[in-house]
This record gives sequence, structure tokens and C-alpha cells, in this order.
Amino acid sequence: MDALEAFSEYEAAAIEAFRAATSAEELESARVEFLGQKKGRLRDLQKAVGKSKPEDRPVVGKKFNEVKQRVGQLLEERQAELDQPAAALTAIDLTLPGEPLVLGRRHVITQTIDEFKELMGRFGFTAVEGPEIEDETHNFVALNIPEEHPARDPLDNFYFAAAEAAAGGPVLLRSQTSTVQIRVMEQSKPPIRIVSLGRVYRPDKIDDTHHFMFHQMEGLMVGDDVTMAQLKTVLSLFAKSYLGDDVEVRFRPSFFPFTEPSVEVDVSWQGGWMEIGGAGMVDPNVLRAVGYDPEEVSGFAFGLGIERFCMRRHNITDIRRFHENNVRFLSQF
Ligand code: FA5
Repeated sequence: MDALEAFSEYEAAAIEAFRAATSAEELESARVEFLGQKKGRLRDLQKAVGKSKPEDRPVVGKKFNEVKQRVGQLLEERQAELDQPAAALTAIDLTLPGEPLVLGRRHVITQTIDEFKELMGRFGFTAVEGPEIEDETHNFVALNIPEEHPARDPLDNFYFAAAEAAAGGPVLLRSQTSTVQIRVMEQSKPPIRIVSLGRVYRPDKIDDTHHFMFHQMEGLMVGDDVTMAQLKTVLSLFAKSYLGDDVEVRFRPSFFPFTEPSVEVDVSWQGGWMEIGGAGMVDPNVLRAVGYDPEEVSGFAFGLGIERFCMRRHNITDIRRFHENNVRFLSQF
């Protein structure tokens, strides 16, 4: 085989080997084989040039340089291809729309809670927290709810039978945020102006406006001369601030063991009224239970249904929507 024939065979083999290389490592070993300086095919070709007839040598030498250069260039091209693989580029269709980035958001009830805290903060009420698992003292006894009262019926509450022995008495999921009134008054002296927002639990039958787990905002103001007129003003202003100036607020005489007198609060909705909470003047028995003197201080308290307010504001007609985790529903708020 003469030198020129060896050149073309070398070039063809190099093309084949470069093409077959699919990684940087494979291409590197092909480079060593075809373009390595110390050993490999190039050295053999060089020897072939040396062995050619002296009169042919200039032509053969020129061809050798040409083929060496071409193979060097082919190597570079393949290197560039492997750096940015053509296969991967065709596998991605750049004209397809991208995957949308869905951002999470706070639940509408959480948003409502934050807004309530903000509004009540402007009236001078500080937000405090209380536990969701309670004893009977805070959920009933200190709130003037006697043993035989129907609100204490085991069927109307979620009691933890198993925890009773360890806790040294009955333990239940709180059925109202009024528990926090007691906890705050036990720990501090008047004047008091707090709100407490959180979950409460009752085995109520679920319908459009009732759930077994819902949220309340409790409010408590105690001081030298706190009056029913102040209570009605705060609640009316709060309802109008959150629901709009055109909302009507109605107070109906009612009864709660821990307030006297007591009212139920309704707001106008869809041509009728929606009950949104209970309220009243803190009962002297409750003040006494926490060591206050009812001759010295008076107070008002209220408990509002947060879901009910939120439904009224956003025209949500079914309380179950809050718990279904339907992204299309939740992403509206
Ligand atoms: C109470 O829970 C009293 N603790 C309120 C109170 C506080 C009165 C302080 C006086 C002083 P009531 O059971 O009515 O009251 O509940 C208050 C509000 O919670 C209701 O008006 C309603 O808006 C809401 N609510 C009651 N039950 C449910 C339920 N199952 N699902 C959703 N919201 C409810």
C-alpha cells in the first residue's frame, strides 16, 4: 500500500472513530489514536512519508500535512458537537409553551384573620393566642357554664377520653374562643383590650353555614367604665370596616352564661340577616372567677364567626368551600 492510500484509509478511519465517540473520554482516546504525537497512527503515516521515494517526497509530505490538518479540524468539530449535543437540542421543542410556575398563596381564612387583626389593632386591641386543647375550667367553669348546662353535653363537644387520666380531669377541643378571655384575665390586670383568633370545634351537623371546625374572633375589653354602647360601636365599626359602609348591623337580645346582658349580632345579607356572633357585658360571676371586683371594673366581650364574615364579604354561599382545597376556588382570593 502506498503512502497516499494509507492517508485516505487513515482519514476515513478517523472520521468513523470521531463520529462513534459519544463522550469527551471516548473522543480523547480517538484523538490519542489518530493525532497523538508519540505513538499511534500518525507516527506510522510519518514513517510511510519517510519511506517514500525521494522524488515523491514533497508531494507525499504536502498530502500528509493536509490530511493531518483535516483530521485535526474534524476532531475540533466533533468536540464542539459533543459540548452542545445536537441530540439534546432536537429532543427539546423550543416552540412549546413552558411549564407554568404556580405560586402558592395564603388560604382565604388566613388572609381574613390577618385583616381582622389589622383592623382591630387600629381600635387598640392586641392579638393574643390560646390553646386549642382545653380543660373544663377554661372552656366552661370560669365562664359561668354550670355542670348541667346543655353546652357541656359530651355529644356537643369533642372530649379526649384517653387523655383525661393523664390531664387530671376532662380535656376537650375548645368549643369557643371565650376560653382565651379567662386565660388573659387570669394573667393580667385591667385595663385589657385583646382579640384572639383561632380554630374552635363542635360536633355540629355540616350545612351551608355550619362546620365542625371553624374560626372565631374573640374580643375582650375590661376597664373602669366599659359600656354596652362602646361594645355596639366597636362591633358596628368593625363590621362596616370589613364589609363596607352599606352593611347593616343588628343586635338581638340573647343569652350567654358569661355575659349579662347578652346580644346576638346579625349583618344584612341577600335581603335577610346572617348571624355572625354573640356578645355582651362580661358577667360579674366571670369577673369574680378571675379575681376581679365587679364593683370596680366592667367589661364587654364578643365572639364572631370568621367564616361567616368571610362568606358575606366574598359572596361565598357554602362554608364547605373553605375545606375542599379546590385550587380554582382558593386562587380567587
Ligand atoms: C359563642 O361561641 C360565644 N362564645 C360568643 C360570645 C363571646 C358571646 C363572648 C358573648 C361574649 P355562638 O355559639 O353563638 O357563641 O357562636 C358565635 C358565632 O360563631 C356564631 O354567631 C357563628 O357566626 C359562628 N358559629 C357558630 N357555630 C358555627 C359553626 N358550626 N360553623 C361555623 N360558624 C359557627
